[in-house]
Amino acid sequence: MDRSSPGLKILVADDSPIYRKLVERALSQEHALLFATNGRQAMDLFAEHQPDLVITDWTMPDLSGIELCQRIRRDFRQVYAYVILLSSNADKEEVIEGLAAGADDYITKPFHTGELQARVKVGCRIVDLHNQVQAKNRQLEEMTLTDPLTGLPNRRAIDIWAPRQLCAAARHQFPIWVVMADLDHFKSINDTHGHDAGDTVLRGFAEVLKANTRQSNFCARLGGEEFLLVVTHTEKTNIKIPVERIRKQIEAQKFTVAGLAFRVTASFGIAGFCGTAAPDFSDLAARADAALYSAKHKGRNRIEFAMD
Ligand code: GH3
Ligand code: MG
Ligand code: MG
Repeated sequence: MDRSSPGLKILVADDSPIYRKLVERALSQEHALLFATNGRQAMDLFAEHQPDLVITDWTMPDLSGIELCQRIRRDFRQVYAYVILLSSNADKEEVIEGLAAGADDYITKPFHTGELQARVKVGCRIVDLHNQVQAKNRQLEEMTLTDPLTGLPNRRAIDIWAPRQLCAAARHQFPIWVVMADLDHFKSINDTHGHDAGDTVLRGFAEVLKANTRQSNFCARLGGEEFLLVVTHTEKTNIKIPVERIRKQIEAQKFTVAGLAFRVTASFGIAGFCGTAAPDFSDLAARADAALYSAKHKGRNRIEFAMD
């Protein structure tokens, strides 16, 4: 299949070599074509290549075009393809049956080349529109899970990700740690250097967190100047290492706003779980929060573990 062509990826299913040739002649200039000689092969090619558009014959030796339509609609709900039924039967009842089975259009054989090309163009417009809507939806979905200031996942994202990870930890019995982090005396940074300086510090802290979070772990901004880190597959003797690294890096970072240099520190509370009966994520987070409170109480810029 030639993917350098600018048009659509089209799957053509027809057991007649003559009709495959006729469709090829009509469309191969503008589109990349895949050919199936029966319904089963069409399903396999569909699964492998996820074409934008399908042109299918009605009668084929194994699956009919109708069954092909139904299976595409049933088994591939997440991907949209525009389906054109190409049939020698012009009977109105069959047209209705074809459209009801999930086809978007119906053309009778023998077809007019210009008409097939024009109807494929209609398909192009629909596929294009569909792709735009899908891209927008993905963007919106991502926005609802992202904190706009820091670009980190937000509380909503944690509420989706963390309970799943906690279930996995219980099922596969790997340790999971929740680290709550909170900037120290952050209010006074806002008061002294202004709200924009506060925002710069929040972004700076987010960068430090991100840089110290492995792909399989997770960091997020809970809100305000509170952040959360979830670390898995690490024993208690080792969990302090990355958190201590984060603590030191933020302590060492120099922020400069309007010629004035200042530094910030953060406090951390850690709670973990390893076993078979997972607690609610909110319970684990509450324990980490209590440990954080204790870190604040003991003088800030430090790490405390939750009571067992
Ligand atoms: P502690 O060491 O006990 O944590 O003291 P703190 O001053 O850091 O804590 P406190 O909760 O009293 O103050 C948090 C401040 O964070 C108050 C609020 O104005 C500020 N804040 C919350 N969200 C934002 C934000 O998005 N940007 C900025 N610049 N400030 C924020
Ligand atoms: Mg604070
Ligand atoms: Mg606070």
